[in-house]
Amino acid sequence: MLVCGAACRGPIDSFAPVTPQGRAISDLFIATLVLSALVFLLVVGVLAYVLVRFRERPNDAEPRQIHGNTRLEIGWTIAPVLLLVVLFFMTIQTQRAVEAEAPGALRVRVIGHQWWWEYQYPDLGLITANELHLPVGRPLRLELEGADVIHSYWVPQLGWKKDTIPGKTNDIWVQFDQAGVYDGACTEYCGAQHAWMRVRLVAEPADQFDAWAEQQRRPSPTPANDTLRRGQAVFLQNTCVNCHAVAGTLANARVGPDLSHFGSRTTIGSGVLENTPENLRRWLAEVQRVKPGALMPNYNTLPDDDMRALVDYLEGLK
Ligand code: HEC
Ligand SMILES: [Cu+2]
Repeated sequence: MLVCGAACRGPIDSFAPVTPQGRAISDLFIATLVLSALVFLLVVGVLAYVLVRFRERPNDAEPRQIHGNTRLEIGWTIAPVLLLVVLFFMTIQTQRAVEAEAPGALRVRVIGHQWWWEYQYPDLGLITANELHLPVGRPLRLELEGADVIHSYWVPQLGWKKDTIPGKTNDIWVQFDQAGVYDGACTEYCGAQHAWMRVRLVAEPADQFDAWAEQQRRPSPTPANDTLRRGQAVFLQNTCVNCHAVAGTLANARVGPDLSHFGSRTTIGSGVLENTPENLRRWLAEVQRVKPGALMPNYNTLPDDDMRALVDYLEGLK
């Protein structure tokens, strides 16, 4: 079990895969485990038998001295070789099953950053961060890339774990057969906040996914009242715009997570806080205490009114 703070909602269980690819990997693992267990029991069993059967008894004479036994030696060389051959072909078969390319798969670029995840859907023309929404029942191709250092994308229930490497693309093929929220984490040490680079993956029925995608594709909502307008002005007049994008405004930087629909996410900062107005305020005022080392500065000098308007504005970006 992972300790997962705000990021943890779904079950985290490597033994309960939710994709055909995950099941194939899990089946191979179980088969290998069972075969190894049988070999272990056989070796330990024979050893125990010999220890008891041929133990020294009182008045025993010196036992007969034997050297070598060709037939036995050939036997215990061939048997493991055969076992390895079987495992080899099972592995090849699993590999072919999990790496089979599915035509028409929905592509998602998964980009690891210090210390958050960027998700781009080139077929749908939308970009989001930290929470990956995917449709159930449709073949998916996750294209893993690294923006800075090597990270590793691990959601136990996918069965897969693959590195995100700068300058290289690693594919993960998946197809969900049940809806759910599946959590994971970065599993390649990538710097100070590696531990707070959680993954949250939301697999949802196709119609829900389409509705989500439709909403995410829209420009962020125009501020509808004075507070929200003030919040937007605070956002645009501060250095936020050097790092963040909000679709439909002049902010289009890509250093930090896209905030166009930030209000529709459940966590802040890759799982370090639940997404509530109080927590967002904490994040903005003292991000360096919440997530020390995060590549965003504290905004602890904003006047209170400005801060409140900014929080309302960001939470309203649904
Ligand atoms: C120097 C670049 C930089 C500046 C300036 C900056 N940010 Fe960030 N911001 C980041 C980075 C990088 C992250 C991701 C940090 C992490 O999770 O490790 C982030 C994360 C966030 C998040 C959480 C996003 C999510 O999906 O969890 C919010 C909200 C946010 N910033 C708002 C702001 C606001 C508002 C401002 C201006 C007041 C601002 N940022 C200024 C770089 C910046
Ligand atoms: Cu990491």
